[in-house]
Amino acid sequence: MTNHWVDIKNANVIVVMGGNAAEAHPCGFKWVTEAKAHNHATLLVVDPRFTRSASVADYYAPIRTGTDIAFLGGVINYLLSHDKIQHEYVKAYTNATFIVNEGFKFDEGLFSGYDEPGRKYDKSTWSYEIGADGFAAVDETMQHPRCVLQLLRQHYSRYTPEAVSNICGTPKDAFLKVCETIATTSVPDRTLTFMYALGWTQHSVGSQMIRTAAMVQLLLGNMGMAGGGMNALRGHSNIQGLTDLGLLSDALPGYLTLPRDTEADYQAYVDKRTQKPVRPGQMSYWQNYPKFHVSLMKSWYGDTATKENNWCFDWLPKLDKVYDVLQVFELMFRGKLNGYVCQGFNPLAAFPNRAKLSKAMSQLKYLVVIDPLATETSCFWENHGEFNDVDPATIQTEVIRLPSTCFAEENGSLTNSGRWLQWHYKGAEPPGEAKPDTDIIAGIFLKLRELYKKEGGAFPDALMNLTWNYRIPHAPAPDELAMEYNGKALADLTDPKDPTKVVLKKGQQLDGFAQLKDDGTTSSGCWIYSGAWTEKGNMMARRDNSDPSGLGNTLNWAFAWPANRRVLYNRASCDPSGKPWDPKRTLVYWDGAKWTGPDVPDFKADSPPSEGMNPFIMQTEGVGRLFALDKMAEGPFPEHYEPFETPIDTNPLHPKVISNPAARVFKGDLEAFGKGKEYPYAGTTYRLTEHFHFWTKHTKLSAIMQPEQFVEIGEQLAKEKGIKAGDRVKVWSHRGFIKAVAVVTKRIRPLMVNGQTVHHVGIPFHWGFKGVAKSGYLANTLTPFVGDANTQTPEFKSFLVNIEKA
Ligand SMILES: Nc1nc2c(c(=O)[nH]1)N[C@H]1C(S)=C(S)[C@@H](COP(=O)(O)OP(=O)(O)OC[C@H]3O[C@@H](n4cnc5c(=O)[nH]c(N)nc54)[C@H](O)[C@@H]3O)O[C@H]1N2
Ligand SMILES: Nc1nc2c(c(=O)[nH]1)N[C@H]1C(S)=C(S)[C@@H](COP(=O)(O)OP(=O)(O)OC[C@H]3O[C@@H](n4cnc5c(=O)[nH]c(N)nc54)[C@H](O)[C@@H]3O)O[C@H]1N2
Ligand SMILES: [Mo]
Repeated sequence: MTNHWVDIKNANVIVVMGGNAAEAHPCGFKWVTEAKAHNHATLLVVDPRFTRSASVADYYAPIRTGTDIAFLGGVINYLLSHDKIQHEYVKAYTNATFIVNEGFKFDEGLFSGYDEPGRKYDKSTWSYEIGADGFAAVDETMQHPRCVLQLLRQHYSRYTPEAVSNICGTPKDAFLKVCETIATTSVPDRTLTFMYALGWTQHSVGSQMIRTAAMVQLLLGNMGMAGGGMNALRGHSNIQGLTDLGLLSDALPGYLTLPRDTEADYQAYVDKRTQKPVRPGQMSYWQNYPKFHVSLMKSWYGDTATKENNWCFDWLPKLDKVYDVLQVFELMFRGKLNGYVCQGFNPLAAFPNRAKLSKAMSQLKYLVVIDPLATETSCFWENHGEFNDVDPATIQTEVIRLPSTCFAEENGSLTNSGRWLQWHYKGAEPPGEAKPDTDIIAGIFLKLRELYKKEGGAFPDALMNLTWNYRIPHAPAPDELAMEYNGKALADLTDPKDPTKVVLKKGQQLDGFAQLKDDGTTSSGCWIYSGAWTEKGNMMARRDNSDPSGLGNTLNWAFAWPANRRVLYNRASCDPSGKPWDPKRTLVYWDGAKWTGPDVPDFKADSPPSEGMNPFIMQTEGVGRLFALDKMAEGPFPEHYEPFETPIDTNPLHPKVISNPAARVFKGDLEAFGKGKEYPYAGTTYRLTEHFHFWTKHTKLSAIMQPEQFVEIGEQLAKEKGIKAGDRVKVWSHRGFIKAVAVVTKRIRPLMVNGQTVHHVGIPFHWGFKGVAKSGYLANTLTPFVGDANTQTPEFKSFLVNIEKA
């Protein structure tokens, strides 16, 4: 979230789109209720299904799954053509004024630079025109035909209400009603928040759906504002922590990035990430990359990391490609992987195309599962009749199960969607032989090191030299790890303004990332977490909820990264002169000498407004990007592409380019996509409040509350197919079938799309063949093995199925 949970109460309009917060985030949803009760907020819900969020909404609009870019592109068109943008904000704080490279083109669904055989773009024209002064060229009048505002206008002029309704199946009047309500927040003293989750992320164009909404927010002047922002409602209690700490294959902690195989040179690696400002007077905060990176390497390798050896840069893996989960299972499927360590992850249940996953795991030599429960993945080799129809005799994989504790059985911190790191305490002793994950991983590490020492190996350095100074080496404690992330001084640190004054003694905890250095005198395991455990103690354990501003920015409650800041980009809540756009929503302001206010300024605190530095300091141009440059795989403006399995078998905007031309599709999977003729219905998978993924079927109460696997269909489809409520039905896709009980409902209605009726089949995904609940089929038997072009998140929300009475 750019903002945070409590801040939702400050919104005037709340759009729940691409998520179902009332069911998947019932505790956080209380802030929607607060906004409605105390702020007269309007709640809009846009979802293929009439959900429990929709049931308390002021207005609900249906949408065909996978078409939100068309919808939101239509909103952009509406805002521009009805002059409902916040002009001053757009001009000052977005790249609307910037002039784009002459070579940039968009035609018939493709941007300039497309390489068809490679399914990727040469993005060199997706750039700014550079002026004679060496900076990006701008036109303050925004009349230049190649300025971003004009290109934006042109790009989305195709997204008329008629076109939107034709693609999305949303009735035109419903779409316009949503546009009108959203447009009311283009004034400085009204804000809108988007609350989204998987209804946007789990598509082959998921990242671009989110981008389109972010662009709407920039046009409305809602970024950086209390009650505004882009608010990703994250899933597991600590999944925000997972990405923060870099647990993705191509990431390092704190959103630093691993080098690619073309980046063997340390200086080139650092220079590429240390980009200079492209406008005069800007900041470009990533200029500090070397400080973060060197401090990380010092944290890992201590005295071994020196300037002379480039801080052990050579020991970092250099990736030839991104090893996301789809990629790893693809390699496994092709017999190119011997072993797989699976920690707190149940891929057989959670990842797409179950038949492919099962075949992939059958070819492993060994599979290690670290989990408190006996999961489907750890038992993929067991025969469970119709629910897991495999022959164990044909599977050679050795499966090793290491029982772990779960979060309630240990101390530690969880980072919530609002970026708050909150410390928690052990609630129970772990059962049996269960051990904390840290102990298990430490044990494996120490054993490997011992083996390397005894037997040698191909590349021991990275492992042998890792710092490992924990009190109990085989059981690092949560407080030790947290202090390591925060970082410490490795030499006495002096005040930059007065070198005779020592601010931190060697060995002391850092106050925050502003103290990090690139000369080896500081360490920090995750720069954005710096400030969470200082010399004052554990900031994450703070529980003072006093709220002087009334906006919910409780600065003494826990710790929010970065720097305890509660609302990102909060400089944008003020006009260029430093005065809040809306005095009721004051987060920061310029007091004549410095930036101050009830939040921590997301800005250089002593930079006067007259210097003209802009609020989006992580960007080289300091402004929000309506035109994304080369940051996205499929284009600088989001464009509507159909899901890889689409019930209309065409793209009404450009029939030649139907689905995301830059999405990665593996060999053989293109043929594994179904066509509308054979599989006419739009399938989509989702959660129920009563279950949490695949674990709660191990507990009796959840199993009682939702006792049996079901699918949901609308009344008209039920009638056409002769299916009655309670019948058993078979649902199948190009990859397999499941059987379940039919729930016939008014909550899913047929939509008119491109001249044909489209029905949705709703598939909750919680069932499987382990646990105490009644066995069911894994919903991911049905889903396609393709993901978002930027994040590779699988397209779980849009695929094709057929259905009949079983
Ligand atoms: N009780 C419970 N809570 C949970 C979880 C759980 O398993 N159980 N899981 C947690 C996790 S890990 C996560 S990531 C979150 C997920 O939170 P959510 O994303 O809110 O959950 P889902 O139910 O998967 O999907 C949300 C909605 O997206 C809609 N949808 C599908 N396709 C589209 C589309 O193309 N456009 C739009 N606008 N909407 C679409 C679906 O109809 C559904 O109502 O929930 C978390 N909370
Ligand atoms: N079709 C379809 N598929 C989906 C989705 C969808 O919407 N539709 N949603 C996707 C999403 S957003 C998610 S997050 C995934 C969820 O997929 P997973 O993350 O694989 O599922 P979970 O069951 O939440 O968690 C995996 C395991 O973690 C274990 N666990 C719990 N605590 C601990 C711990 O402290 N240590 C260890 N080692 N293990 C622990 C649990 O027992 C569980 O078996 O599913 C994805 N798959
Ligand atoms: Mo998730």
